[in-house]
Amino acid sequence: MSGTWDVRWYENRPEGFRLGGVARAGQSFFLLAADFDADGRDELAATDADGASVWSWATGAWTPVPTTPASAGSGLAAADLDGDGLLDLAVASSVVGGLQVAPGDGLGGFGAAIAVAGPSAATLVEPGDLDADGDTDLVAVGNSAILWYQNDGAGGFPSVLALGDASRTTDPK
Ligand SMILES: [Ca+2]
Ligand SMILES: [Ca+2]
Ligand SMILES: [Ca+2]
Repeated sequence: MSGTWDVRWYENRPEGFRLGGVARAGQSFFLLAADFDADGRDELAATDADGASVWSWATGAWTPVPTTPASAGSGLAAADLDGDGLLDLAVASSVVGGLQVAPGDGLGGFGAAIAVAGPSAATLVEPGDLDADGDTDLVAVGNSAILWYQNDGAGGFPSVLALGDASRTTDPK
């Protein structure tokens, strides 16, 4: 049996949603859809529930996203963080490393993820321009606080601010 944690896609049809297929069978934990190669059709990114590896689906196959270590993914967010016009992938890890950013190559692939200095664990991450300076910052749920990673405009995050108690928070949205 394939279990209940498959990645399935549902086609939006005039008569309603219809199961299009199982895009990924197995223990997936977090999923997002974004147009990483800007062709008008969304790609997928997912994290494993067991190994917490991060995978992207762009060309009909799942490809590992190079995080360090390889098993380091809880939550994901897609945004252009380094300002080159291509969507990047932010990876939050509740196990090791806190936050990492894998730069998108505009073709659906990602370069080696870069560790962002800050608290060592984060579960969920969400992009947003919190200071309205035109670049996309990151907000993550850390162990004990909501964390604001302020973008320096080039994809660096030199300052991390704790925004408050996150002990009762499960989603930054
Ligand atoms: Ca696409
Ligand atoms: Ca980018
Ligand atoms: Ca900003």
